[in-house]
Amino acid sequence: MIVDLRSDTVTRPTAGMRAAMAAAEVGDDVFGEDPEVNALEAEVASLLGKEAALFVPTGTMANQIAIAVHTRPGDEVVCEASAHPLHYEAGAPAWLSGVTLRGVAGQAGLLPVDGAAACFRPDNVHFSPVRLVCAEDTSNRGGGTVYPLELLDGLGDLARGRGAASHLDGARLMNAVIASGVPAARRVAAFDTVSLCLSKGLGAPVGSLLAGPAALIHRGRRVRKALGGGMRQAGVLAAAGRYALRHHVDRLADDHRRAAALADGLRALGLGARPPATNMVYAEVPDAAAAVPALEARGLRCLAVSARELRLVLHLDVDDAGLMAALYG
Ligand code: TLP
Repeated sequence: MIVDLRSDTVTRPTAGMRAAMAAAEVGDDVFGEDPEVNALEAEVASLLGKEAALFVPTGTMANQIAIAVHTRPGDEVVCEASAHPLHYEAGAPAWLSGVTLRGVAGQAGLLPVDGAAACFRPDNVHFSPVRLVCAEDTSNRGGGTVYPLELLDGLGDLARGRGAASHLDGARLMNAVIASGVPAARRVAAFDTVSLCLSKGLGAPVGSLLAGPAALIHRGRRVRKALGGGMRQAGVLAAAGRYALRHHVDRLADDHRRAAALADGLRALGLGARPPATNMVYAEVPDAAAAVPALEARGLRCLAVSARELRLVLHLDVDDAGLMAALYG
């Protein structure tokens, strides 16, 4: 038995979720006629306290649409140095929006206000203007870390004060909500746009949303079409997302508890696992490429995310019994 901890993206839909998908009433979403998609968009806009939301296939597309609607070619986007659009989105900001991403090193993946502020330079022909500040809550490469609320507010205030926009990559926002006890709409209040993934810890097979002001989301809908993201009878997918939001949010606390147990177990095996903030465990090892097959032989499948670092992520398809069996045999 292998416990697959490479990512919280590996989950398969539960029986209840499949039943909701099978029962979904659908229509053509490019005509705006899919009732499940329309309901999901309204529910997520309300959850995040924004005027409107747009259903898209992936978190990457949600981030890229946000960057596209907030910027023009030649602009600069400030983010933390380990941010997803900088590391894992195939160079899309340069490719699709013609912008430069400036990565600012922060603690545990959290973008510091002073570091972000230092990126704003005088109006001078040499400098590309900063038009967008991005944060990631929780921070993936930072260790699944949760932003302090005052830091989120500070970054949104900074952007607004300098005439720039702000976007929150909330791929795992609900993990931050459960870990902090702060409601989603409050956490993202200072940001213009927010993305939320249904296909990570929430356990849906596909789908993310981009939420924000109605006018921006309207423009985002055209960008989604241009990127090939108009999905027609997408209600079968939206139904999975609506089910996930109803049934799989509170249980994220189980993933966080199991992540802490996993970190303890890895330390008992002699691996330098950091205490996790949410559902991700990062472990330092002398040789990550060699550690992956060694852990797989015990029944734990993980990812090497650098030469000396492993990532293990808890999710819906991992229970206590499976995890304990892999750790302690
Ligand atoms: N992250 C994936 C990989 O791309 C690394 C993972 O396994 O963690 N924002 C954040 C913070 C993410 O972690 C991810 C996915 C995305 C955006 C992109 O989501 P998708 O995969 O739906 O494009």
